[in-house]
Amino acid sequence: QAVFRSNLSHLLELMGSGKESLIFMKKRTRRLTSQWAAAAQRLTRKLAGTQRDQKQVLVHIGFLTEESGDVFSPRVLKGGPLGEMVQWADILAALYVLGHSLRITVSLKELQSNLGVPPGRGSCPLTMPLPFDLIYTDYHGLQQMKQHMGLSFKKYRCRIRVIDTFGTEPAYNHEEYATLHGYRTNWGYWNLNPKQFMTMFPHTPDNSFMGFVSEELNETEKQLIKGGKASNMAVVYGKEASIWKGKEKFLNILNKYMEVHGTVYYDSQRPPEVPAFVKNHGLLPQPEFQQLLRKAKLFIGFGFPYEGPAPLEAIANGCIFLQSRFSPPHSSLNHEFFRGKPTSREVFSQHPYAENFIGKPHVWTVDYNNSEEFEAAIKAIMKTQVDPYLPYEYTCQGMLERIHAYIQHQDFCAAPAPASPGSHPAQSLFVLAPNATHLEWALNASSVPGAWPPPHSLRAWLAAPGKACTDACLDRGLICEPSFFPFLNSQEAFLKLQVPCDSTESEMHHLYPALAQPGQECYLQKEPLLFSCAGASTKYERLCPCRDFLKGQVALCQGCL
Ligand code: U2F
Repeated sequence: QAVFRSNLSHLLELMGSGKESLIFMKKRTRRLTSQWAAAAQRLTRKLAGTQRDQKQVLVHIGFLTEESGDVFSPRVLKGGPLGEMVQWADILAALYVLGHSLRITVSLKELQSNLGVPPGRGSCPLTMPLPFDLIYTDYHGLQQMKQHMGLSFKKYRCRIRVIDTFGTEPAYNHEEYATLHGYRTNWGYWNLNPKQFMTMFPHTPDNSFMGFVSEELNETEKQLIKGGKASNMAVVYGKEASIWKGKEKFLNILNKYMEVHGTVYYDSQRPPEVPAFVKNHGLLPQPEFQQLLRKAKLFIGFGFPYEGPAPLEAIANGCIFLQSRFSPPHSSLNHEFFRGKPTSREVFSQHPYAENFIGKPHVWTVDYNNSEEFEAAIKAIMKTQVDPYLPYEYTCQGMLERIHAYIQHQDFCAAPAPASPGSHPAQSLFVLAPNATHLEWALNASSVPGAWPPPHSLRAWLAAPGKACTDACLDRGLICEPSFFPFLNSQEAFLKLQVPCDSTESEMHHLYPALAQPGQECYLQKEPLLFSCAGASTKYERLCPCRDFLKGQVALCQGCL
């Protein structure tokens, strides 16, 4: 039985020491302790009576190992990326607070000793019992485990969860398909269940959304912050000087109206090249950065870094976030940063989550190429009053609740649901909805015992040509749910939607099941690993499984806890 913990001092010991990255993470964990403890108390009440088994968990942070080059640790104090460390610190805290038994490794040697690989041996050729129910790692760690676990890797990989900031789409994950169809990258092709990849933001429901947390304010603090805002104070997003390069035009416009602050790293030999009017505080420790955000009215992004934690922190501290729209969108096809990442996702602004899940008045996304639009936004923002806001899924309670649900319900070691039509007992349980536009689940959840999310929340549509299922569901206020695809992968589903198929074929394709245009050819999915919410082509009308979600907690459906 797992028991919630509120004292994190043992976790801090487990985290080890030495590296700057670990020091940063531990400081964060120490600072957020009371917030985690309060969230644990609230969740204990909410889950009253739920039986939770204590899991043996290994957390192997591959990117911090010397063997993977550990390029992050030396840059912690120099303006390098901190988002990944924020997320790992919060994952460790959440697992620990939920009461699981944790081992943490940041070197190959520690990994080998925890896996029981004899010292000096490259890998263990025999399958050995794995002393962990769950392993959280990243792509670097996955590679290391494959090299050193021998045959056990294949046997136990269903217990692995891969923390993967930007996400891995099914077409890139399936080795044979990726190789044949040009989706092969340095990272993908592991043939895992796509839900085993856990992302920083809810990019695509094909992966599990892991997230991180931001500091929460109580009502008194919120009022104090609102009263103390300087309406003409802006903080620029970007702790590395390169981010500011070429942005003089915008900075000059901004400077006409507001006092411009920055937190750009510098060493005394070579101060950063930012305009003289900028009040640069240097890279700040996290708590001081939060204090700066509390005073500021505007947090402004110039296009990089993509999808980091800072905009959420700014919005939580009562700032308005102004960012540029990307047109055309950035992706692995046209931008160096995303090149080689196992996703075709198109990024329409610097922070799509802020744009789509938060939006106005907290988030303004404008065309920076249009100086008038940019200037008008700044003027309007200065007059706009906002309350500090943090989506529930980025609170400690929200993150604990989500990880609890995953640990409780996600089982990738069980035999996968068959993809092929005719073999799923559930296929006859659909009805066409009364308004004749979509399919609904006809019986209650007990009709597929143990299925998670429970299929009674299923709503299925035929999407317009060129629409991805992610978008088709969002358009209806729902979210695509890939685990429901097998229920739809049949000729009967098309028939019930009143699509008379001229022919039906079953093939490997990440857009199937779908209806091909022109004509009436129905295609079913042959390979369950390729069921994908992401992906679109004007050639196809995709059959899309959607579900509802809890307000502020997109990972969970209404009956999912
Ligand atoms: C993202 O990484 P970054 O580290 O660039 O993300 P940021 O949004 O800048 O924020 C990371 C943390 O840095 C903190 C701030 C955030 O929690 O509180 N911080 C600070 O401590 N002192 C300061 O002066 C300013 C900020 C993303 F997270 C990564 O996944 C990507 O790899 C990277 C590139 O896209 O962007």
